[in-house]
Amino acid sequence: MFNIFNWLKAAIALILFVISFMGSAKDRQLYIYNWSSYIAPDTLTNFEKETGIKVVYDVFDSNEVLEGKLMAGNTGFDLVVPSDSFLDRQARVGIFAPLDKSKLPNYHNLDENLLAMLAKHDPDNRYAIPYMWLTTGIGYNVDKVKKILGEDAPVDSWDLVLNPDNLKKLSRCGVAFLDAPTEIFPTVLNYLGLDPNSQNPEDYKVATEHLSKLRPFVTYFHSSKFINDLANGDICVAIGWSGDIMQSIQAAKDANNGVNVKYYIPKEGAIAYFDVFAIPKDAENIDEAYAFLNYLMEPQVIASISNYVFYANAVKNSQPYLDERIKNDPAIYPSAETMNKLFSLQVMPPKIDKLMTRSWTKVLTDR
Ligand code: SPD
Repeated sequence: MFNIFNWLKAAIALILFVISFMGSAKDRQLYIYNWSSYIAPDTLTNFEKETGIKVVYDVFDSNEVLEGKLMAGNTGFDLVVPSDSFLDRQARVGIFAPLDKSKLPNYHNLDENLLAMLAKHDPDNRYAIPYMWLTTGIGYNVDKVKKILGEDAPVDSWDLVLNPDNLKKLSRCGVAFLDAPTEIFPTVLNYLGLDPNSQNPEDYKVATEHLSKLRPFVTYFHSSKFINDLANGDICVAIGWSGDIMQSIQAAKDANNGVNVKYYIPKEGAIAYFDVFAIPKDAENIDEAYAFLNYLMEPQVIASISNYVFYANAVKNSQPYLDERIKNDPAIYPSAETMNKLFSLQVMPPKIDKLMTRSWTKVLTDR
């Protein structure tokens, strides 16, 4: 006979089952470390709703900062977002876990051509899922630059910011450079007609001398502050990343403040990157990391991020979900002619890395 004790036992078992189920659902967490201004406002909440996984999200604005944490180890992050050349050298010292692509049913959505390009830094696409790709170019305030440099202002060339005479004049309305030696040295080398991936210490001496001539006219070196400052008219020119400058353009339009910002990829060529997701080998929430990577490879999800952050993604069938203004903007998806002028960065030997860091500190501290 089913007496009161049996009922009680069954009820307790049911309560314990529900509690343990709630506990395990609550316990699913994922720790992500991504660039600032690099995700749509609803991406994480939508993912949380769909999977029950709680995301803890933190941001950085330079590869150097991310690399410092990765090299120190025990970051506590399950997913991080280095740029391709940084991932390359970090993978060589065993920072990442190889991807198990059988856990990524959406992997086939990635563009094979872009995967092949990325494989130069990540052979066999072993560690990295491409997130966005981008260029480092120039954002400028059309009216202020024309007012100072005239109608002939070289707004198709690095001359605008790397010619000391121009920069001196533009310093009156505010100039920002990325605080990243690995961006600025290759850019200056390329401008001076030298190999942007040079391994010759003499070339870095020449680039450092050139940078020292520019230094007095740079208002600040920072890798994210320029987004708001350009939009508000607080600076008039910035060396920055394509999507970030496009975010300034949008912010100025939204504010309807009369600030007219434009972005261009200089005719002398510019750096192109992939930023990629990878799993540190000491990550703890592996299944959750795969769930998020797979989610990002859904065409609608990644398109909604590109539509918000103004960066080009690597999911081939996301095109139908991209806003017209995104997919038709050559600053985001450059023309074939411009693509030919882009170059990617190679991993430098430690000797050159140290030289770059030392020379950068010298440029920044000598005034
Ligand atoms: N706000 C997002 C910026 C992403 C920039 N990644 C740039 C990598 C180039 N080194």
